Amino acid sequence: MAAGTDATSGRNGPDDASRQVVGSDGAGALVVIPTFNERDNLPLIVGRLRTALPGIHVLVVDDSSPDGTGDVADDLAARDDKSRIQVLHRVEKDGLGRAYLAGFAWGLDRDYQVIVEMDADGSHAPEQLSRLLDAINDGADLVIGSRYVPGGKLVNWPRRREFLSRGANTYARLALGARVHDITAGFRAYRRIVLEKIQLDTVESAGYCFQIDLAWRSVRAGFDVREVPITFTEREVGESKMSGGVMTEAFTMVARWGIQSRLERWGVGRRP
Ligand SMILES: Nc1nc2c(ncn2[C@@H]2O[C@H](COP(=O)(O)OP(=O)(O)O)[C@@H](O)[C@H]2O)c(=O)[nH]1
Ligand SMILES: [Mg+2]
Repeated sequence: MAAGTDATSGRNGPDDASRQVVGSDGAGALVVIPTFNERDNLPLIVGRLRTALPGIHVLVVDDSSPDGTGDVADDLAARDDKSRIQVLHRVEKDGLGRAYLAGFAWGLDRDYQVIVEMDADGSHAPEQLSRLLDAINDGADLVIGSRYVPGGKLVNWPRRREFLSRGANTYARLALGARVHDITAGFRAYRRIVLEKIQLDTVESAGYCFQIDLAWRSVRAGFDVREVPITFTEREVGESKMSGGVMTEAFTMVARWGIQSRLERWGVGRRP
């Protein structure tokens, strides 16, 4: 059963009766934006977000970017009269996964009902975030902005990246048996109940593997995981921080999870 459709879904207070978790202006949701050397991109993405969803809150998680992104973020926060922009400064570059975990913990400590993952480099269009939030309001627990469902698009992505990404997704789908077409995608909306239940304290994976890990945990926990089509546009400014190591990690971890889950289904072994 979809866990997001009952009263345990993290909805509190007088709105319990309605399905609406996030307001049409984004109120009630927190967008976590991890940054490392994104000083030129950050103001653009935050500005677009503000215009698209004026009620949404933003948490920038910066790993002491040498290019001064942290200062740019502080400046954006200071100039927002309604405290809708906050910044978490971390002392060193510690990977995307750990930046997100820190951001999730920050959001869960507060009253946000939905927490969103979004890149700073413009690959994820703030104008399409309402598609994800609409699906949450429709009852989904985790919504993945997907490049590989009908209507999903890739713009200016190098052939090599597309090949790797499609390959990783096919591999993960076969190995895990999960019916998710874009399990490595990083444009997502989680109901808080999902992040509370999937034991984030045991997550060690990084990079793409982090995204697969969280989606797979959500599927296994019985949550309603949906995909909505998005257009993914390659960054125009700055450089990608993804390295070959994350692919190797993803390959081994996914194989391990796939074997584990099959053994469990056959009644051998135990759940991790
Ligand atoms: N805080 C933090 N953010 C990171 C780190 N690595 C990448 N990012 C951010 O994560 C997002 C996606 O990274 P990117 O390099 O564009 O990956 P790609 O889109 O797969 O090439 C961007 O907003 C980056 O600035 C990191 O170690 N720490
Ligand atoms: Mg990128």
